[in-house]
Amino acid sequence: MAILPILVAPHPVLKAKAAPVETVDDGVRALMDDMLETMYAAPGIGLAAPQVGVSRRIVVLDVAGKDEPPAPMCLVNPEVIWESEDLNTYEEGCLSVPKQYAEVERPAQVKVRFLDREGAKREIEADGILATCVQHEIDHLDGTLFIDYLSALKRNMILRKVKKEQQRADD
Ligand code: K1U
Ligand code: ZN
Repeated sequence: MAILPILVAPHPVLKAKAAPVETVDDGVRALMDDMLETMYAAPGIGLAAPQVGVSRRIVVLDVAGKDEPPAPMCLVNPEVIWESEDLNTYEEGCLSVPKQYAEVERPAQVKVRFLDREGAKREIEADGILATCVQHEIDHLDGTLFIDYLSALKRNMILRKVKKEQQRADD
């Protein structure tokens, strides 16, 4: 297992539409293991393959609370097949937009179809933070960041702050 470097916005891989996975094989499972290790180390509650430079439709998540046992989830080729009309607002963060947070409104409940680690077709119904997080991660697979839901003014302000912080870290 390995902790992988996380790409920071703006980066072309973060803006690209990721390609579907054809077969869930040992290589895909090894990448998901590395992504889980990377997510826990960050720390984060989700991670999409493009964030580690791999433009494939793979997501890992764990939204278990601090006092709960870990509950890792691996989703290959996830797609939202139903979303509620009612919306939920959550203050989102992103490991590719470090230390920046903003409120985003999304469907409060979603049904998601995906392939599991064995390549079996599965569906989950999600609400609360799981619904928010899985939509945020599927957005990554389509080249969308949470800041894309903000006004151009707020988005550019955040990108300027991220750039400044990265320059300071590189000095
Ligand atoms: O996709 C990512 O960059 C991961 C991101 C997921 C996410 C967070 C909040 C709302 C929607 C999606 C993160 O995990 S940011 C870090 C974070 O939220 C967190 C970190 C440690 C403990 C609890 C939360
Ligand atoms: Zn993110």
